[in-house]
Amino acid sequence: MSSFSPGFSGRGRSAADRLPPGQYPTESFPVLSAGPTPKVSTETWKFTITLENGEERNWSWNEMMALPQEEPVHDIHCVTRWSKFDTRWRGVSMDTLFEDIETSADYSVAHSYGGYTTNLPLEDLLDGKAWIVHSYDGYPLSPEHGGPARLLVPHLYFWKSAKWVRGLHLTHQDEPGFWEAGGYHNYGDPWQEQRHWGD
Ligand SMILES: Nc1nc2c(c(=O)[nH]1)N[C@H]1C(S)=C(S)[C@@H](COP(=O)(O)O)O[C@H]1N2
Ligand SMILES: [Mo]
Repeated sequence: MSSFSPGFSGRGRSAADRLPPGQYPTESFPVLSAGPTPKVSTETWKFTITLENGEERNWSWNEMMALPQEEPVHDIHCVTRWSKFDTRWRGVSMDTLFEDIETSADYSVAHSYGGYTTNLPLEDLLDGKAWIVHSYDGYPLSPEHGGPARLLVPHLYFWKSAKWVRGLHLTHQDEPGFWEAGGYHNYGDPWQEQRHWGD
């Protein structure tokens, strides 16, 4: 199943309509990493959802690849003001991973190999809004861009799309992640220009 939807991804809308305030479009794909690129092999890669009671669900690389794959196409928006239209990914919808999960948590923190974290309300990961992606534009995701797999949450600023993602912790209380604790906005809606705390 493809998550492509003309209305939502913006096909047919003019570039100006698709550009959140304060952003400019770019054709290139800048790399933004707060630290060195961790080396993560698909042999040891594992994705873990940790529930609020400490219970875990785990997927190996092969288990993740055996799940239904989607090809989301979305515009992405970096808080440093570049936006890139129609980025094309391949991966597993968060809805698929949450199919057998029962939780009353309202929040989540994504954790990455290398130590990066970012927080998201759980509802922003569900209902076709987020994926674990492992391919970009038809090729395996490069290590600089988060390979072997990253989170993709295109409706929020791109810092929420954790590269080298290794898991999600579900929580009852919202816990700011790396950039959120460093002054970035807690939610990060590009259309509201939520760049920093107080925006
Ligand atoms: N693990 C991890 N994920 C991360 C980052 C990071 O430093 N480490 N940077 C974030 C920021 S600020 C942005 S804009 C995007 C950049 O993704 P890109 O390098 O593929 O363009 O990744 C986000 N995810
Ligand atoms: Mo960013």
